[in-house]
Amino acid sequence: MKRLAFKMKLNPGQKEAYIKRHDEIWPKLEKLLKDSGVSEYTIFLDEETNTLFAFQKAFGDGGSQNLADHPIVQKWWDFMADIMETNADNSPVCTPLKEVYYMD
Ligand code: RM4
Repeated sequence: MKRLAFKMKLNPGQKEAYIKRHDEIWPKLEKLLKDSGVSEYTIFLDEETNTLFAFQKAFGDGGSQNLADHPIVQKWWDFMADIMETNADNSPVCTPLKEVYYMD
């Protein structure tokens, strides 16, 4: 099990929409994430910069951002693309972050 963190970007003024959509996250997507070994998946928002900071635990080469081959993930990314900074395929622009400190 490894710890992953990455940042994404929310479009200005979309905090409420982002929270509402995640409050109503699709059960099939959540099941895929869990079945793929993702846990403790937490996303924070820096309201000053609209930067989304994501943390999660994952097995092996897993992780929520490595599931692009699953149609439900692509459908979710298409759904979210109107409120986030995305790549041409609607995947969120995602910057991996380096772990610099950990205390269990
Ligand atoms: C985020 C982003 C991520 C996804 C989570 C559930 O807004 O789309 O890729 O894993 O939602």
